[in-house]
Amino acid sequence: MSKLLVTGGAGFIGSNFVHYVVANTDHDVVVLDKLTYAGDRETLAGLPEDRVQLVVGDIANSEVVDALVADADAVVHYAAESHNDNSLHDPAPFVHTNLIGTFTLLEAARRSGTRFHHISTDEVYGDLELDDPAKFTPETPYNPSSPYSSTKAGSDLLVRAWVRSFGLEATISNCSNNYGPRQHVEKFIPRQITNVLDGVRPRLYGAGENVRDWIHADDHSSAVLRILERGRTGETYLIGADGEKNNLEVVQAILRLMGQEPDAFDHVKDRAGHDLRYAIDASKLREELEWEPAFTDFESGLADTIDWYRANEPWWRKQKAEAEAKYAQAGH
Ligand code: NAD
Ligand code: TDX
Repeated sequence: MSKLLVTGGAGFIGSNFVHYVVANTDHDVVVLDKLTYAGDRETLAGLPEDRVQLVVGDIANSEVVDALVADADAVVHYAAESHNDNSLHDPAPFVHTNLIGTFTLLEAARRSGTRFHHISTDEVYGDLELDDPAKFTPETPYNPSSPYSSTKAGSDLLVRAWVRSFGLEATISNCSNNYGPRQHVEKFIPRQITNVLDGVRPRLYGAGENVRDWIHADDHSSAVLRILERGRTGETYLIGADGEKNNLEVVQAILRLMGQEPDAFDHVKDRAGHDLRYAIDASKLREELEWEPAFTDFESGLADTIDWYRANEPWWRKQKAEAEAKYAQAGH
């Protein structure tokens, strides 16, 4: 493999992967990104221009996609509309990008025979009860809750069908909640960190009992690279690092690390259809592909993330007012 086409590579996790690939392999990268509200060319700043090229375009536009896919040795498909709250307000872009966009890429890969890796989420499985010891496995039935997760589920099923019907050489990964630098401030952890930096109290949906299974974005990237190199065609790999925490615990960790009182947050209106708990069983990835996460201490990864937002205010300041205006309108 030498040239990777990374869709959505100017977003949070896609850009993390591009940085990871440049630092740890000799692959060259072409990023295809529409630069929506969630994409920022600054996420790719500092990368060598002879190894990383940015093409601004829509993954649902076959005129843009076909030549780029044909020219790549593999496609790593991150581009998506990614935020549940936005999908409750306006599902249309989710159908466009997550479904039509994935379809357009798959058709291009089918024509050129290009290796394809599809990035997805644990949310396709729906949610687990708080007191259920079970975790998601690759055999868990699909049961998505939101317009976001249902369009991601649909995109996974398209990939599976293209493998079975057309022999596409594809793999899928479903990862749990990511944290780390360069995450959009609409998301839970950066929203609360930047609120505290702005002197605003963090906002917890409902009682804060909902559980997410946190993984550092670098560990997501190392897992994707491992699947790309060693994963078996047609297989689904779940990516997670045993990082279950409820939202109250996360807010209180942020407050503690930022020198605030443990009760210095507000409860706000809950999310409609709010999934209770996600939890990943990553044993297939760990055993078959011998992958292990590097970040096993959530609080130290969180402390590094807080430091990054402290040091990079010009990066997140551009996003903050618009994100908070949307939340104010939705009552969150
Ligand atoms: P993000 O919203 O930060 O970035 C998405 C990127 O895709 C942006 O750069 C945006 O400009 C680009 N994009 C959107 N629509 C496009 C289009 N039509 N054409 C080209 N580019 C387009 O998202 P993220 O959090 O980095 O998530 C990336 C992927 O990882 C998504 O597929 C998401 O479902 C998946 N995922 C995310 C998480 C998480 O915790 N954030 C967990 C598991 C899986
Ligand atoms: O202000 C907030 N307060 C709050 O309590 C926000 C923004 C969120 N929350 C809660 C809702 C969730 O239980 O925090 C939890 C995490 O919320 P998000 O960051 O919006 O993530 P989530 O909905 O869990 O989805 C994320 O993980 C799976 C990503 O956004 C998805 O792209 C990924 O697929």
